[in-house]
Amino acid sequence: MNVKASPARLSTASASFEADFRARLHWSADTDAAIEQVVADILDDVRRRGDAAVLDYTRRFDRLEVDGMAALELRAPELQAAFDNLPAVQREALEAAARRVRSYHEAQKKASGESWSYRDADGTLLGQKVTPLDRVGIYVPGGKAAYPSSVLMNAIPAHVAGVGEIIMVVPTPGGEKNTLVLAAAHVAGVTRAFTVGGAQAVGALAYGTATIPAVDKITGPGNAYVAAAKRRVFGTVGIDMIAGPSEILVLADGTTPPDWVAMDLFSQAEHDELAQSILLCPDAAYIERVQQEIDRLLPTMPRAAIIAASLNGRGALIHTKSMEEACAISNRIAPEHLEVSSREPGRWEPLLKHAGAIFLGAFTSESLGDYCAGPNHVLPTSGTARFSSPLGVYDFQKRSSLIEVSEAGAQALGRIAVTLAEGEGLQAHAEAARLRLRQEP
Ligand code: HSO
Ligand code: ZN
Repeated sequence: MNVKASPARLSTASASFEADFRARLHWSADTDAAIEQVVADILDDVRRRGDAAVLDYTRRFDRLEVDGMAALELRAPELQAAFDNLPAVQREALEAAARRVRSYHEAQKKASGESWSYRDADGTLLGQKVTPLDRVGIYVPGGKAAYPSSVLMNAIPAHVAGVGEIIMVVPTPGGEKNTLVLAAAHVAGVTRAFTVGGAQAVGALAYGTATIPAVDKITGPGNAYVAAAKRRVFGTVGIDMIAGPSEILVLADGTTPPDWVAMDLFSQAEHDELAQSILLCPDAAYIERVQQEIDRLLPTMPRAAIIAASLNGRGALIHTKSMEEACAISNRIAPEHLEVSSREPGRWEPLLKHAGAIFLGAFTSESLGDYCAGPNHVLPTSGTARFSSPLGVYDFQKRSSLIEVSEAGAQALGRIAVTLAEGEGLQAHAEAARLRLRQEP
């Protein structure tokens, strides 16, 4: 295939750097009014007609001629059989990945997901009680972005959090089922699954139908219709995030073999024409060598056309004055994945604040994190790592405050509350506190 990938060449020493940076690196997905309208109508219809609407849309969009909802349910034995029929290497790989993802999320739960409390000297108890969500829905895309690894990354933290029921929805256009997706659902502890997708699946999970139970939160990636539907049902249910195209930023000091770096840039570019791959490096000769490796390796890639479109449209190789400056620019971009491809990753890591996941050292390819290192691969994109975090156990838990005031505590707190309540003109608040004050004889 005769494709060329020429990521933009930027230099922080150039007078036009700021303008180039903004033109090239700032991006946000537009919401499309036509899609919004279609999605609003579908959600409305699913809310009113339930299963009948879900069946109609599934027949229309996925060309599934089924006679009832029962035909759209994937039962546990079918998930189990999908797993059992896989070649042993695939079964073992799925299980090994699941084990590592589970251990990581168990550690996460231990570190930040447990209830806690303390007592004041007067015996008053204050704390926080952590409880899992009762029921969650996991959306798994069909078509070109059907990733079994994403089933693990969504379902395992939910399972570790203690969620009672995990319901997966996955479109199967033309009735074609992805065996690895079903097998991953089995490995990850999915409790029920339906072959429905699109806005109708999101609506069914949010509002519930006679067959599909209403959930408390919906997670998982999807196309523009699914994203619009998740935005709309937010408030009725929780959602995880609205994921944009994948991103990788490699911060290189010039010591990693340049073909490794070129391939890491490809690894996210191959997801999507709109994916973004960026290299930041203070060594101009090294950037040249990475470009040579891009030229050499691209024709060997089955997804060369997608990689080229992504690198030509949104990719960049940026020459910086120093590693310190490269770190500062990385913080401005706040990438989904950040590789510190350096002999001294520990020297640069303290300078890095905003990234979904930070991969330290030349051996830590981002792709290991996508599948099996352990941390979650559902990460904030489009600069949202400035204010949000990877999908985790905490997304499937919520917190309740606990307060138990002792009789002695009611005296001290009561006096403060009475004063503040009267200041707000709320007499019942003041009286409720005053009634519990000990009457001094
Ligand atoms: N890199 C993607 C996740 C993924 N990669 C799944 C391969 N399969 C998330 O940004
Ligand atoms: Zn990936």
